[in-house]
Amino acid sequence: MNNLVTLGEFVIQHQQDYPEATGDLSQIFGAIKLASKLVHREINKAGIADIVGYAGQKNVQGEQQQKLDVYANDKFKTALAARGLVCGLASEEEESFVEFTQPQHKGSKYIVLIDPIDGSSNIDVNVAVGTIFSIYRRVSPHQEPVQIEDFLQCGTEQVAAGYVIYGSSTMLVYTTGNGVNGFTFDPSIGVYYLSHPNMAIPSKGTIYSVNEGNYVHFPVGVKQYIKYCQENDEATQRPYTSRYIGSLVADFHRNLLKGGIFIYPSYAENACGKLRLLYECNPMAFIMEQAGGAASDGRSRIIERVPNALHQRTPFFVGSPKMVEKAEAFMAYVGS
Ligand code: AHM
Ligand code: MG
Repeated sequence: MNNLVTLGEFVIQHQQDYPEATGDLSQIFGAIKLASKLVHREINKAGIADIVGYAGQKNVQGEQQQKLDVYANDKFKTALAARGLVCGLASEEEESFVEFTQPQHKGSKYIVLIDPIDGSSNIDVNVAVGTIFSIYRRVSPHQEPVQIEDFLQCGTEQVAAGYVIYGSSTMLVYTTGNGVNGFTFDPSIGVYYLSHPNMAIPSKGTIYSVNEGNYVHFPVGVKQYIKYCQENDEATQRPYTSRYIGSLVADFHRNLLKGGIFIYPSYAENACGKLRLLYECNPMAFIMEQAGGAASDGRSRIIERVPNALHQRTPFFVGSPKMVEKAEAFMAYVGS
C-alpha cells in the first residue's frame, strides 16, 4: 500500500485539479463512502443476521428485491439527501427519480444515478456484489424541481462515476475524468486507502466473460466471437479463459485488473440486453475508457447514446480495447 493516502485526502487533493470546484463533489463522495461502509458491514453479516433473502416486494423491473437491495438503496439515498448537495437521485430500486425537497437542496447542482446493490442474486451464496454510481450536473434551472431531463443525459456528461466492490476486500474505484484510482477499505479502522493508483487495463487480455448458458439466443456476431475466443492459436494466446461471476462489478473489476472482455448482449428474451444504460453501463463505460479500455453496445460507443428512459436497457461490450474492437468487428461483419 502506498503512503497511506486516504480516499478523503485524495478527493480533496484532486479537487484542486478543477479550478471551478467548490468542494460539493468531495462531500458527495463523503456520502457515498459512508453509505458503502454501512453496506459493507451488513454484507459481512450475511448468514448470521436476518439480511439475506427476499424483501417480499418487486422493483419496477419486476425483479424480486433482496433485503440488502432495500437496505442499500435506503442508506445511499439518506446519506446523499443529508448533505444537501444533490437535488435528486434515480435508482434501480425506485420506479421514478426521487426529488430531494428540503430547504438545503435548493440550488444543489448535482444529481446521482445509482444501482445500490448490483449482482444481488449473489448475496445469498457469499459471492461478491457491488454498488455502481454516476454523478451529473443538473441541466434544468436551479431552484426549480429536478426534471427527468436531468437524469436522461448522455454518458459523456458524467462528472464522476465509480463502483464499490464488496469482495474478499471492499474497494471503491472511481473517476472524475482524469484517470481511475482504487481504494481498499480497512474495516478495522473504517478507512479507505489508495491502493490502486492510476488503474489501466491491458490493451488486450485472455479472459472473456459472458453468460454462455444463453448462447443459443445470442446474436450471430456474439456467437462467432465466442467461437473465436475458444479457437486454438498460440500467437494470440487463444483459447482464452472463460470467467463469469454473474455480478457485473466483480466481472468488470477482474477484467480491469487482468485484461479481458465482458459481454452482456441482446438475446431473444431481452431484445435490448439486460443491463441498464444509465446506472450500470454508462458509469462502468466512463471508468473503463478512463482506464484505457473501451465500452460499446456492440456497434457504437456506449456513453454517446442518447437515453430515452430511466430504466432503459442496452447490450454491453466492455473491456480491453483490442478485444472490444474485435467483438465489434464480428458484430459488424455477421450482424445479428
Ligand atoms: P441486478 O442489478 O439486478 O443484480 O442485475 C444485474 C446483474 C449484473 O451484475 C450481472 O452482470 C447480470 O445481472 C447477470 O445476469 P445473468 O444472471 O442473466 O447472467
Ligand atoms: Mg445491477
